Amino acid sequence: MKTIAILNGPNLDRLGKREPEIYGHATLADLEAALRAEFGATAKLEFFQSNHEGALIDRVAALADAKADGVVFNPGAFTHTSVALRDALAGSGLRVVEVHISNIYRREEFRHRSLTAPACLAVISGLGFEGYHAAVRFLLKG
Ligand code: CA2
Repeated sequence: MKTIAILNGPNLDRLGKREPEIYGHATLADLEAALRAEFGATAKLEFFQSNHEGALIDRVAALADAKADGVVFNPGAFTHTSVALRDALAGSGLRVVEVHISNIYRREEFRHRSLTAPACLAVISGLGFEGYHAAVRFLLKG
């Protein structure tokens, strides 16, 4: 059975609790339940969220060592700032799909640039939680 990791970065633990007009009403636990409902029988799903850049970097390294079959990664605001996360992804050999709940290109200018995207296979932005489902589906095909 393939192992797919779902990583979420800073503040995504607050989903459903603030800014529902941008991120919706569902929580991270709702996302996990929905992904397990769709893919739980066909893949081993591993969920991880952290507000700390170093913890996310360590997780990427651990997934690389474990040779995970795919990673769905929403780096949150680190998307726009973190050379360190980009380096971690780029050197990892992992198949990574970057996912954003909102369409980052319809938002503030500073969100238009992703430092992490060049180290990923693909980017999905603006499909809400459906983006995570599409990313897992894609990674399981590869
Ligand atoms: O659209 C996305 O998924 C983002 O990665 C979300 C990040 C943002 O910095 C990126 O530009 C785009 C922010 C996550 C904050 O999530 C919250 C959720 C609920 C309430 C407040 C923040």
